[in-house]
Amino acid sequence: MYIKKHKSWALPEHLATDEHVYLNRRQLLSRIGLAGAGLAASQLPFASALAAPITGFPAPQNDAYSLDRPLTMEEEATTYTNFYEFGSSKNIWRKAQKLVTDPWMVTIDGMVEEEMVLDAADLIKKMGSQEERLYRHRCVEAWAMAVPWTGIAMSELVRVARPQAGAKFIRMETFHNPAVARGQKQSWYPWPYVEGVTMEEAMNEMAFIGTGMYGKGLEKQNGAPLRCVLPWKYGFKGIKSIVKFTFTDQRPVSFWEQLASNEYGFWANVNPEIDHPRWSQATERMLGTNERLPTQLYNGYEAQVAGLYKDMDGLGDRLYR
Ligand SMILES: Nc1nc2c(c(=O)[nH]1)N[C@H]1C(S)=C(S)[C@@H](COP(=O)(O)O)O[C@H]1N2
Ligand SMILES: [Mo]
Repeated sequence: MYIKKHKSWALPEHLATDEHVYLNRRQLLSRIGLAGAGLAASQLPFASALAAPITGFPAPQNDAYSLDRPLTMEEEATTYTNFYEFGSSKNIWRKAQKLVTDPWMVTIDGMVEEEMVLDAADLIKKMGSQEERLYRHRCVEAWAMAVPWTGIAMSELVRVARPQAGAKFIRMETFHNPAVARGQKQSWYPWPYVEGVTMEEAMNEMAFIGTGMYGKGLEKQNGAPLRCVLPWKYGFKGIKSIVKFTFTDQRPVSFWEQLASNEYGFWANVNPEIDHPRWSQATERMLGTNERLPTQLYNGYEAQVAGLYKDMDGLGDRLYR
């Protein structure tokens, strides 16, 4: 008999690492039975995974956001993903193809001048023109990657939303559709996935609304059609496939915080000196090469973001409290 372990929700990086076998595109195709089948490129899963409605790829690179390390291979970043809506393994990219991302309605509500419901592509157009930025990504499980994102500064979302003076936080929510995302049938998780940032964090230059990766629209498994990218925080703050932005004066309680607030706190700023209760955060493992590198304070973005937390008596650096 299959007995669900109590901590089934715990992020299982140790399992995932053993499970993960690097596959190149040809091996992947042969594994799913498509190699040599003479299918047109548009019928291949990678092509069909592109988000439909948002255009403007590739976007010009903004040189202000470049990196000291090589980019992670696209096929690594798109086949090793965390998206619990589709299951708790890293290998969910095929399951995620069921998600319909066009049309994609986004709601902006709460403490705003006027509530809005609009298509993702229209929202992006209102926000302005997209750019490419090279960012580090650091998962709380200690794997890391270097990614060329496409998107627009989150401050442009705030501008479009026109928040009221009293708004202090933005609560962000992912779609909820258990028929498509079978992981959402697992009732011990507090669906839908929720994350939150302070208004000051959202206005910081590093906070980014991602619409693409590697010069193309986001793959579904990476959070199409739009997600949040907060490179100084642990990856779980970077909520995928967002359907709602709510401006509020209440601090949002995130998905992982509801499950285990001692392990996944609200601030979740990357810090090599504060270990996760179950593992060290001193180093990180680069996807693809498995190279071990020292973890950097605020994931290397101290100059840009440390000011956000200067009055917090160190608490802003803490993950667990
Ligand atoms: N909706 C949703 N967003 C999510 C997650 C998730 O399970 N569901 N996982 C988070 C975690 S733990 C990480 S590390 C990043 C991973 O993004 P990637 O899979 O595109 O690399 O997405 C984050 N956003
Ligand atoms: Mo993560």
